Amino acid sequence: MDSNIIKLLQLEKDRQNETINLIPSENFVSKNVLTTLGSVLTNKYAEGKSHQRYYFGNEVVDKIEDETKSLVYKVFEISDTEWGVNVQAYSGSIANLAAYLGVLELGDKVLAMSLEHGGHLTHGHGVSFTGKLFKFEHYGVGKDGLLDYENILEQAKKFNPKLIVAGATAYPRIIDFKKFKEIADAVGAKLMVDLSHIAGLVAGGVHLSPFPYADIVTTTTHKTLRGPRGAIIISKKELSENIDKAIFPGLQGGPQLHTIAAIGISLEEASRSSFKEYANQVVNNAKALSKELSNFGFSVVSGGTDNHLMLIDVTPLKLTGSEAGKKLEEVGIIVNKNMIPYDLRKPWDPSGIRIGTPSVTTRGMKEDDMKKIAELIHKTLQNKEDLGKIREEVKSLANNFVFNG
Ligand code: DSN
Repeated sequence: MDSNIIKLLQLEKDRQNETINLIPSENFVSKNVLTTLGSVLTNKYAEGKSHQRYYFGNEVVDKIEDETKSLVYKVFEISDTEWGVNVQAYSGSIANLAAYLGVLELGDKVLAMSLEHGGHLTHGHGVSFTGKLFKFEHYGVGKDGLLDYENILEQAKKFNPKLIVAGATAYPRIIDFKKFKEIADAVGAKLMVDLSHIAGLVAGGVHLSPFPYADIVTTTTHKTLRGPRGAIIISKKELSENIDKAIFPGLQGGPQLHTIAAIGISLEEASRSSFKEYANQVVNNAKALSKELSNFGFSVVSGGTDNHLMLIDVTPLKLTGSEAGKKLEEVGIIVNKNMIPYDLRKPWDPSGIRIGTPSVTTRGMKEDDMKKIAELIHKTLQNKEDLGKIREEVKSLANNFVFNG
């Protein structure tokens, strides 16, 4: 087909195959997820909830949305009498905003993790509308890189928030949702968990579930959960009607039915025992990678990882996060630059890089391959070998693990 965009798609496919992707929020989806995203569902409008639409011709898409929602209950082992599910949010950012708008009045107080210490823009950062519409205060980690629940409790008592948000994009340790619930109860706040990064780990049984403790759980579907780019909001039944209204008509128009169906496909995949093995391997690979990097003298924030990611402080290498990320990109290892706790630098050129194992694990890599990747990172950032030569080694490793869905 004579299309520049189609040609570029092939180039992007080649790039993904020939590089090693360590961005912890990315993954490779199955052929069925990709096919569903490119399906006829993109031709359909269906504003409203299933069975209560503003358009006609919904006999099939209603079944698809119902089935996807029932898979959410199955995968996270929650009851449909206690929880409401919304699978229409276009993204995690919209899901978070809808959750706030559904349970808060404008200007209400919210306590969440700061972006600088591993939170997210939509956890009330000043440049996000979440931070402009509500009064956020932020907690962080201690100098050891760990959440200090006593401190968070003290902060909550002083601030008296209506909602507490737990969840992070750059926290390498288990989050203790039970402790967050105790803090929320102590100040009469609701607890919301942004599960985006670790939803697949919870589905796979390798991270504590938030559902015994939270009032609302939001998650993107394209990270460890290995689905399309979309989001899910799960909320206690008494909250879900307002949250549903915040999504539509509050923030969105027609739902992206191709994405909803693809979320359903990925949840079918996540309900299989092979997904439990995947989630377990993601964590084992991250532990192996962080151990090997520490052995090479890298400064791993908090000393290691319990989940799918780690943060590396690159200042001892006399590099900034941007410089380290660029150098790794030159050899075909793809990471993202990231703030580290107590960073003296700014987000655009911070002191760290963030590394994760969801994508390489989907490609079939195991602990021995993590040793190889650590060595390649060591040779690149600690100037042990010509970058061109390392690039060839990366390509050869990547070519051994081409993902075919
Ligand atoms: N940008 C995502 C991440 O990389 O963690 C969060 O939205």
